[in-house]
Amino acid sequence: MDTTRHLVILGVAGSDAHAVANHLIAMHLREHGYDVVNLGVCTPLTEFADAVDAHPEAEAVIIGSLNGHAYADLRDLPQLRAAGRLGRPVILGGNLSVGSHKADDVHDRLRALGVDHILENPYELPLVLDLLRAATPGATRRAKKRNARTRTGTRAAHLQGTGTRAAHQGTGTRAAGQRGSRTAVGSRG
Ligand code: B12
Repeated sequence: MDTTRHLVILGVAGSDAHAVANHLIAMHLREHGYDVVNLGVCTPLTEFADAVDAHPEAEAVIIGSLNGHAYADLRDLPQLRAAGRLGRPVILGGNLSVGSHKADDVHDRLRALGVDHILENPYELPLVLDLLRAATPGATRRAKKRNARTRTGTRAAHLQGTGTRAAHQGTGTRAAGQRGSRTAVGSRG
């Protein structure tokens, strides 16, 4: 049986303070054997990019957005990608635009920004991650390498949410109030 643990980066879009689904998704992924670097709510795209830089073995970046402002929060994705950053599949889910009636082109516009996958149901994530890994040569080898390093203790601090979030909060640029809310969220996770 393959017990390799795979790492993903998770968070909620920059203007968005909805925390519940984020926590449930982190728990679900961890139950499925993923190491989750959970950046929590109100995470600007640049912090997702920083997290990919800090965890180059990350297999995907998973972003939730509930407040209807996904497009605005992700609008810098093309520039970041053009600068060679955030080079991992971006998976987006939640309530992606404002209002109960959704315009037909919402998903098209998000895909045009470079969002790779849009999911409604978070329970689809493990399957989609499996498919992405199968399509990415070397992904499992990189994960096994990281697991070997982890067993020797060199990266243990990154594997638990609190430690990782604390590290990211330290490098974050957001206002103290926002950071405070993420810390509170993190401490429950
Ligand atoms: C609780 C809540 C709040 C709380 C959040 C507290 C907290 N710390 O989390 C507070 C009061 C702070 C809040 C604030 C606001 N909220 Co609010 N809030 C809700 C509420 C009632 C529940 C959300 C929730 O936690 N649901 C439980 C989780 C498990 O379910 P879920 O969020 O629906 O997520 C499901 C899917 O969307 C999906 N999913 C979610 N994330 C992801 C991510 C991925 C990757 C995937 C694949 C799937 C996925 O899976 C989940 C399970 O099926 C909803 C209404 C509702 N009944 O849903 C409104 C709601 C989300 N809020 C809304 C709004 C507008 C706001 C405010 C803008 C209100 C305001 N004018 O201030 C602010 C925004 C603040 C901000 N900066 O983001 C709207 C969004 C409307 C839209 N998108 O068109 C909603 C839908 C209410 C409504 N009907 O108008 N909110």
